[in-house]
Amino acid sequence: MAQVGIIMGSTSDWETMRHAAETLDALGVPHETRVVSAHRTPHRMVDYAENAAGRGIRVIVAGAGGAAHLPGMVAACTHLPVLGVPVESAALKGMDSLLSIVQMPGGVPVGTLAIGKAGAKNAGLLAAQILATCDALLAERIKAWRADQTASVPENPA
Ligand code: RP5
Repeated sequence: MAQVGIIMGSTSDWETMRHAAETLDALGVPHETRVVSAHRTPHRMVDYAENAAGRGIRVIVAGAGGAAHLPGMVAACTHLPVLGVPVESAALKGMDSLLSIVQMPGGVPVGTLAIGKAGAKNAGLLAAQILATCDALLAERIKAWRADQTASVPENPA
């Protein structure tokens, strides 16, 4: 059963959001992926947010670009932690996405990550780290993943 829900505003966001999914795959965290648009499929968005916890989802990773209202609107409709990924937009390079996601009003938090691939990857990692607070085996897998990352960094640039 999926523990993390990865949602995004458009299929065009998948190239970015797949990095969240791949990170969760590497850590053995069950997850699901859905296209859920705040603007084009608002009822699907509310339905997803209201029913995620009841289906066993424990963290939601939401990515969107431009007028990126999806993470905040989902956060407004669920008590689950929501991690927001600003997808890089063509016109404004994702600054619009970032500012749309990060400036939430007090009382409705969205944990906002970096723009683009790094943000998606870190959202996957952070979701796993949240789950690992009550999953000792997952915590060990995250430590091993970190050790591999450290070992992969060469001391010399060439
Ligand atoms: C947003 O509009 C999506 O999250 C996407 O980043 C952006 C562009 O969507 P498409 O026009 O490519 O479907 O809602």
